[in-house]
Amino acid sequence: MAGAGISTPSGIPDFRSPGSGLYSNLQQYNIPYPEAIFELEFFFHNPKPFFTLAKELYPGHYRPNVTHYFLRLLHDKELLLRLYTQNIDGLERASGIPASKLVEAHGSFASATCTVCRRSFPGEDLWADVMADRVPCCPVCTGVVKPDIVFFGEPLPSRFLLHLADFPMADLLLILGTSLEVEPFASLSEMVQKSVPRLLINRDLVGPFAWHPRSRDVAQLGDVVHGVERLVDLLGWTQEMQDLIQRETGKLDGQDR
Ligand code: CNA
Repeated sequence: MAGAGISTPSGIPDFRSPGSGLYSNLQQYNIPYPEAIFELEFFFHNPKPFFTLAKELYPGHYRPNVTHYFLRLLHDKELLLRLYTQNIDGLERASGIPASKLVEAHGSFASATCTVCRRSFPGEDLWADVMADRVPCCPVCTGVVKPDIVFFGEPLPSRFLLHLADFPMADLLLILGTSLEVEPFASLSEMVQKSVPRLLINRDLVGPFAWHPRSRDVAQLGDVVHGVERLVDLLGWTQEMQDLIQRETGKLDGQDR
């Protein structure tokens, strides 16, 4: 399970931190309060702040960090049953983890839907408009096309239901960079069997690790990259990680050219 804390080392600030790059960027649009950016009512009133954020988070702007590549390495080693993420920055995909292994619980910019006729579009179709600060409109009915990011009150993607099969099968649960405050995602942490160890790597002790820990819980508190590097070291995977990161960074450098 992953959250915003795995992407802060990539330079993506927490949406909620006052004075962060993203929010200072949004202030010019005079949003009444930060959460309004993910509220449908406000979106229909003024979609521009959301698209400013979309422009920032569209694939290509930020790069995966050690944490994403550690998860990719777990996948390469066929140890990753599934990665449940709350993040909408697409960095799990960018690290090379296939979509079939991901549950992007709060959606992604990979696809979009017309808010009027409900036609679906690939995320790339919106790219030119978003980059040019234009609100994308449906070519068929002219309705506003909204990337498939889950707004407050909207249902989670149907893939989220995979948790019903995945969590009882897991034999280790890693929880990385999340405050475990947003439901229903947070409660997934309780869905592994009681005998299954849960490892939290996060700055603070959160959720059930704070209020009713299980006997096999382990918390590695502090910076997520530091915690992941320590785990990788204990596993004896440091060289493999370095090779993977070098290979993947080379690919991304190639795409930038
Ligand atoms: P959150 O509530 O902001 O919690 C983040 C957690 O990560 C906190 O406990 C922090 O202490 C911890 N943290 C932050 N940076 C580090 C670090 N470098 N090392 C260790 N720990 C760190 O974020 P959640 O994901 O739990 O909240 C869910 C919201 C936030 C979801 O709806 C997300 O879509 C939304 N969000 C997403 C992104 C993104 O896509 N990158 C960015 C910001 C917010």
